[in-house]
Amino acid sequence: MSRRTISLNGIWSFSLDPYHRAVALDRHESPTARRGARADRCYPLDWQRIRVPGTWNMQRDQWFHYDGNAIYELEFDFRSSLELREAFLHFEAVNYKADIWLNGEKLGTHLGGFTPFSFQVTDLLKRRNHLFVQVDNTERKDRCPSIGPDWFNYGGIVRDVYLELTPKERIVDHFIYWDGRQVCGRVSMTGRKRRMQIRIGDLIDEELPVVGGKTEFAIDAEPRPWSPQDPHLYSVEILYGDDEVHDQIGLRTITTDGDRLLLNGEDIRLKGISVHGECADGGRTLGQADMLRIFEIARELGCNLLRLAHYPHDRRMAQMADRYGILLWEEIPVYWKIDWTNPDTLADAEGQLAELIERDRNRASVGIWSVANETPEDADGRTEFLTKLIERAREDDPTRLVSLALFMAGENREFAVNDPIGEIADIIAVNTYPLWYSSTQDIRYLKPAKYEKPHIITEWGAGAQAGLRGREPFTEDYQADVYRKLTEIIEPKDFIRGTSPWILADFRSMLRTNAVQKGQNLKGLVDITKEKKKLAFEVYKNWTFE
Ligand code: GCB
Repeated sequence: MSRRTISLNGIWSFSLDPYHRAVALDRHESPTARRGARADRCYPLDWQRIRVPGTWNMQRDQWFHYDGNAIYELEFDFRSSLELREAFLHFEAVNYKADIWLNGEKLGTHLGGFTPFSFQVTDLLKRRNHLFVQVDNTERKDRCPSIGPDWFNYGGIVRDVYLELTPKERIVDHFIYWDGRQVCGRVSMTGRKRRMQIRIGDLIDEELPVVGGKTEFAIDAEPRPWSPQDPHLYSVEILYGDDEVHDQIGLRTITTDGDRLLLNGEDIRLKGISVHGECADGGRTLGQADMLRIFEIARELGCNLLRLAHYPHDRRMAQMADRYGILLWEEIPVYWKIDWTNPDTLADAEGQLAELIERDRNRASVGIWSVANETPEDADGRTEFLTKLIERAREDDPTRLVSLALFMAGENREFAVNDPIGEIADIIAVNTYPLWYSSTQDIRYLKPAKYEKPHIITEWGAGAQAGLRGREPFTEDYQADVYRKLTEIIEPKDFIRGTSPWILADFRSMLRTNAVQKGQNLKGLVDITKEKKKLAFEVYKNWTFE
């Protein structure tokens, strides 16, 4: 094997640090154990043990409501030889701002709570190492999301941490897709080797030149296309000097034609469901079983689309979706009100988008990049901000559709999606809550937007407390009725090519603190444990949308 990964998951040391004292006291420079924990007695640091990955909120009752600054520390041994190798330290996700030191040296700062980042650490690793991470999940106006989204702000090192050892001359990244005629690819590498080899199943086995650290190719091929009915994957091997990268990829096209949505050139309608990346015990940290449960439910509902709201979920979700044949809508947390005119906020959003695309662009299941959710059309700078994000998504990945969830303007029978950003999106996506919030828009009269594009109703739904029966809002019966009525309205409207009601499972939200909701948004088809199905589950399951 040319590459090796060494997991740094496990039990780390942790302290809340609301006043940023640790760095002020140079605690990032050397391990607490060597210094003696007694030294921290007079300071507001309270070292405890914590599981990584994990969110602090779910690990101690007194940390449940904590939003703010905290510190993590790990001492680890490293015994591999680094001769002819490079070492990288990877974080899959840290919410939200992470400052990282290794052996007293600052590696950098990362913004964004849901996407991966890494540092080259070849020259810093020793036999015994001290890794120090300062994590701050304070909600701020200039971040994405900004203040008060409708989900729980789980803080911490919420996904895996690992070291990766690679050969010195190595493959940096690859992007492989099918354009309907040719299998195209881009591989970039560092090193002086002039040739690389690529194998894609039984389709391609070629030795290709490397020019200026890159190889690009486009080779005629007729693959067995990936689709929900036949999620066929090809194994990919890329060989470059001593380095090898392996992947499993599906080949398919996703395009639009007027108001039609086409997968491999054929019309498709997407019966979907939205879902948060959350589980009852782990919060934002999902295990393999938690993710499998999401797919099990989506498949039982007969869905061919999952909307991964409202931020990038764990990278394994797209790998699983590739295998199960479920298309994905992937989103970044540009949600509600954002500091539209602040260039740093735009840079943060673009950073999150670029990291998501780089992570998942080889996953056939990902059909749509969404750059935002429910943003106020008339806010200063908003349309320019979103235009830049759409352009960036297309620049980084010209093979997928780009969209964003919008509102409708108008009321009664006169309303439509008129948002100017609709003009440059590939799909008109809209959220609407008739029969739930006091909407005066009667969805029976929904007409296509003035832009001729496929529509997806990305949200609708109603809250229900699992087990509560009756006719009133928040009963299972009321929610089931909303599902009956809305599916009946949506089905015959041909311009609606997809829908992903809100939402697969109940989820925690500090915007939902009334006596019924008790800290949870209850619009799930199942409860927060994903075990109790509500009546609407059967209604949606029995609905065909083709
Ligand atoms: C929305 C938001 C979503 C909320 C949902 C609700 O429009 O996009 O994040 O959770 O409504 O339940 O109100």
